[in-house]
Amino acid sequence: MHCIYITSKKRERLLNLTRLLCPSAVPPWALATILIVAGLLLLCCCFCACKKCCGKRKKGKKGKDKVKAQINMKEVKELGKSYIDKVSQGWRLLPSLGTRGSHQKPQEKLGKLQYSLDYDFQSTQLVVGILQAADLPALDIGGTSDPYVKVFLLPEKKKKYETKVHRKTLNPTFNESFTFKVPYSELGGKTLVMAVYDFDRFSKHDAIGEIRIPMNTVDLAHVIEEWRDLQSAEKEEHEKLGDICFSLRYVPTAGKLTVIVLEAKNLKKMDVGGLSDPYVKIHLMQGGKRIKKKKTTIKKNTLNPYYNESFSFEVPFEQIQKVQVVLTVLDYDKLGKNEAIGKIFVGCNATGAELRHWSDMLANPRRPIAQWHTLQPEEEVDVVVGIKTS
Ligand SMILES: *[C@@H]1O[C@H](CO)[C@@H](O)[C@H](O)[C@H]1NC(C)=O
Ligand SMILES: *[C@@H]1O[C@H](CO)[C@@H](O)[C@H](O)[C@H]1NC(C)=O
Ligand SMILES: *[C@@H]1O[C@H](CO)[C@@H](O)[C@H](O)[C@H]1NC(C)=O
Ligand SMILES: [Ca+2]
Repeated sequence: MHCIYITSKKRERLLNLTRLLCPSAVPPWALATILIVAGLLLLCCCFCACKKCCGKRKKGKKGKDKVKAQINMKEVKELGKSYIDKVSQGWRLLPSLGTRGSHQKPQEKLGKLQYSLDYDFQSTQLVVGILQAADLPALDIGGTSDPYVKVFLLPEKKKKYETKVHRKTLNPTFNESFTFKVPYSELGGKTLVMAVYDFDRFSKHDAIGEIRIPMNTVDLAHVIEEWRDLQSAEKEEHEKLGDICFSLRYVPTAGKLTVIVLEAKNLKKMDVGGLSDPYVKIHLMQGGKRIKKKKTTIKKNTLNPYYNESFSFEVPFEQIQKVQVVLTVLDYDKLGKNEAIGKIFVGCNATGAELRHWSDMLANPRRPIAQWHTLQPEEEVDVVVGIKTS
């Protein structure tokens, strides 16, 4: 690609030159001379370019592979580009996840949800029943959705329940209940969120709508069972988990993928009363399976760690479109289990900034491409990448 670029540019320059030198008044012999010289120059350039190309080709394992690689690369690049062009507008407008559906049709009805609330003062347990939904909007081609409901109590977001996914229906009956243990004195400060999502196998799940109930507005003396209209989830903000910067480099001929974890910033505090001790795990994945695992050193007591650590993976060119690289920032904990702060994955199945990074890497073989990414909640990335969470 590089070679072609040079020749066409030179040819253009030559053409301009001839145009400059060849106004209509020039005698025929001068024109002929110029044309011959130009032709010779062009030939010379072509020869040089070819030599360059061939030289490079010899370095690769097989000339054929290289040619194939270029073609595929172009395809991947174009695919990536077209995809980004399609979604990037939406992404720029709505940096938070899964709000595409609700944004496009702000006036449209989002359907309604029937739920129940039952607080047991003895055991201090709040039981949330997700009963059914009706008149949900269709987000999938074919006029259906695959709805499920996430249930959690803000400000805590860690304990998040999910109902089963109900396939191809706009009026699902969930009939599931979830229990939160919360002392009554703390309940008033919490907000119950019931968010309806549309499941998608290969992309981020779209938020259909949600219901938020500040618990201090609810009379818990008796069991509540009611329908409520779903509201747009647009305002749902992602809890800030932090950002990570890494570079990607791919050498198709050697089948080598190099990830350099550079740094992270504004990481979420995981330790009460202290900073975090962050390190980064890198998984090479294919078809939902972890193929390779590497990790950086641990940086103590910081929310803005600097790593500059390099990791290489063997990925033959035939595989590059099938793999994903998952980076997880974790907080090292001497006592408990190391907790994930946030995650990100790149690959052909990624979206937005992550897909762009991946296609930039493919479009620039042998060159490291660095980019910042915003960390996402572990559960959300796991669902998309196909990792089973316990
Ligand atoms: C919901 O579940 C309860 C018990 O789990 C059952 O008795 C009831 O019939 C179910 N309702 C529907 C509509 O499926
Ligand atoms: C990536 O997405 C394509 C289509 O969206 C799908 O066919 C393929 O299986 C996906 N790959 C992985 C590894 O999930
Ligand atoms: C990062 O590491 C590389 C190689 O280990 C080194 O050459 C480079 O100077 C380092 N960069 C910084 C900014 O420390
Ligand atoms: Ca779907």
